[in-house]
Order: sequence, then structure tokens, then C-alpha cells
Amino acid sequence: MSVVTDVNGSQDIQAQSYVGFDTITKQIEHKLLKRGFRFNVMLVGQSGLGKSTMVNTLFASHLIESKGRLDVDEPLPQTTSIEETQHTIAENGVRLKLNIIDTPGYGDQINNDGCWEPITRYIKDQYSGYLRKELTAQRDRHIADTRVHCCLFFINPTGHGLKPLDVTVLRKLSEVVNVVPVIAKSDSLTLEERSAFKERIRAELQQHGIKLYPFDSEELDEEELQLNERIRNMVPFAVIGSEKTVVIDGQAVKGRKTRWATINVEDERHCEFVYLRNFLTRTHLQDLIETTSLTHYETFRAKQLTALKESSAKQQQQQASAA
Ligand SMILES: Nc1nc2c(ncn2[C@@H]2O[C@H](COP(=O)(O)OP(=O)(O)O)[C@@H](O)[C@H]2O)c(=O)[nH]1
Ligand SMILES: [Mg+2]
Repeated sequence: MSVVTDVNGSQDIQAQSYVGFDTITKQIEHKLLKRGFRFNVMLVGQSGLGKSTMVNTLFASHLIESKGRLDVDEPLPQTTSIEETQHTIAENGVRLKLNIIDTPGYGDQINNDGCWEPITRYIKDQYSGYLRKELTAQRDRHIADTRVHCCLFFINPTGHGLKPLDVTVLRKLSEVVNVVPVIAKSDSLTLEERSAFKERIRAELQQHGIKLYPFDSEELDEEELQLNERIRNMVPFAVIGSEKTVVIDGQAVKGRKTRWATINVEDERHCEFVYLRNFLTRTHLQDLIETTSLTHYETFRAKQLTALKESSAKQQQQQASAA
């Protein structure tokens, strides 16, 4: 029986010779579901900007502790070394292993020279660890992925613009990781101030030639390209975080009660939290993971391997000339 030559009866033949590769999506899904997804998110920004609160707001369940100050004179609780906390969140049978990497409040010191170094070192350490395992592991063995998939960068809501330190750190980080900038505590800005601040930051990023995630590629279709363009026109996301539940119109929502009004963090008229959450979890989760592997890690790997080759060539040369 030949499928190729029989044009007229092709439907019948197709039905008989069904090989079942259309189940591949199910097979992949099954395998991935069994393994579970892992998403590594890093938080960068001065202490007190609401980093811990934001993660708790984003992922609904209580993830990391956020101890709010009761009294303004009380010193801020500070994270002093890079801390990882692992959580598993589940939704409709899909398990997401969420790894939160909290970095020491960068920019908290009087002298902030090189304060980003422990952060970029951490990111690169994960790459070199992965590379080592890749070079030694059996090819088909799954390597646990500790590479940072997304770095949430918290900007102080001053309304003025980026600080020179922010520019430096954004540049350093964007070279090695997917950076997603957010304006922290944006309830402290009016809507006009907020949109002017956002515009100003985008202009500054462009002026300094800092290209942030998402990146376009040939693989993306028209719809995806448009979505990326919308995201680029929206960043930094002006967000408000809260772990408290407030009741608005009889509904329990995450919000902040002020003397004047109640803010609903999920209300698009109040802030862009919902856009950030959609972006991170609904539209770009897989792409963040893939871009980390195919772009950032590949760049690191290529550099490492070239350096390795060069040093072994040098060694051989030295041995040859010594002999
Ligand atoms: N007004 C306002 N306060 C916030 C917001 N997010 C967090 N906070 C408060 O800011 C304080 C520090 O928050 P925390 O999450 O510990 O900051 P971190 O040091 O960056 O992790 C806490 O009292 C939070 O309740 C926000 O969006 N708006
Ligand atoms: Mg914190």
C-alpha cells in the first residue's frame, strides 16, 4: 500500500495508516507535568520597596515573610545575603516550583561601588554550574535548572527618573538575565506623575542603550510581536503590593486601605499589577525560561568554551616550546 501514489483514496489510507504522532503534544505535556515546572525569580531593589510583599501578592499563597514596620523609627528589616526560598504552587493540577532569590538591599549603603557584583556573580555561578553538569552528565539526564529566569527590578517611586546607580545596575543585569523593571509602591504617585515617570524611564533606557526583555525573534508570529511591542510600551509596570484582604463592594480583594480610599491592587484603574501578573504567568512564563537558556546561557557558554579552548591551546604551545 502506498500513501504517496494513491491520490483519490488518500483519506481512507490516512485513516488506516494513522501513526499517532499527533499525540506528541500530550506526550510532552505528560512528561512536563510529571517533572513539574520550575521558575526562578530574582528580586533586586533597595530594601523597603515592597519586594517581598510583591511576590506574596503575585503568587497568592504566602511565600516569604514580609514584616511591615509598625513605627517609622523602627529600622527596616534587611536581607543581608542572597537568600533562596523554594515554594510549590499548584493550579488545576499543574505544579510550579517557584524559587525566589532575594538579594541584599542593593544601593542601601553610602558607598555603592560594585554593589551589584554579588548579584551578577550569583547569576553567572548558576550558568557555570549548569555548564559543568552539561559537560559531565549523561546526555539524556535532566539537569535541575537553577538559572535565574527573571529578575524583577524595583525602582524607587521618586517621580524624577533613574538614579545613575540604577542605570549602571540595569545595564550589568540586562547583559546576563531577563530584567523586568517595576515602579514600586506606585500608590505614592498620582496617575499623571506615574505616566510621566514611566515615559521618562523608557526614554532614559533608550538613551543609555539598555535593551530589556522581551526580545523579538524570527520565531515569533505577528500576534506575539505585537504583544511584545505593547509590553515594551508599558514597562516599567507601575505596581502596588499588598498581602491584606480588603472588602470592596462586598468582594474580598487584595488591597490597601488609606485614609482617603481603598486601593484594589487588581483593579487596572489603580495600578498595573494585573498586567505584570499576566505577563509573568500567563503570556511569558515559558518564554522567560527559554530565553534564559537560548540567549543568556548560550552567550555565557560560548564565552566560557572559547576561553577554555584558548587556554588549552596556550598550554599546548608552552609544552611544545618547552620540549
Ligand atoms: N504604600 C505601599 N506600601 C507598600 C507596598 N508594598 C509594600 N509596602 C509596605 O512597605 C513595607 C516594606 O515592604 P517589604 O515587602 O518588606 O519590602 P522589601 O524590603 O523590599 O522586601 C511594608 O510595610 C509593606 O507593607 C505598596 O505597593 N505601597
Ligand atoms: Mg524583603
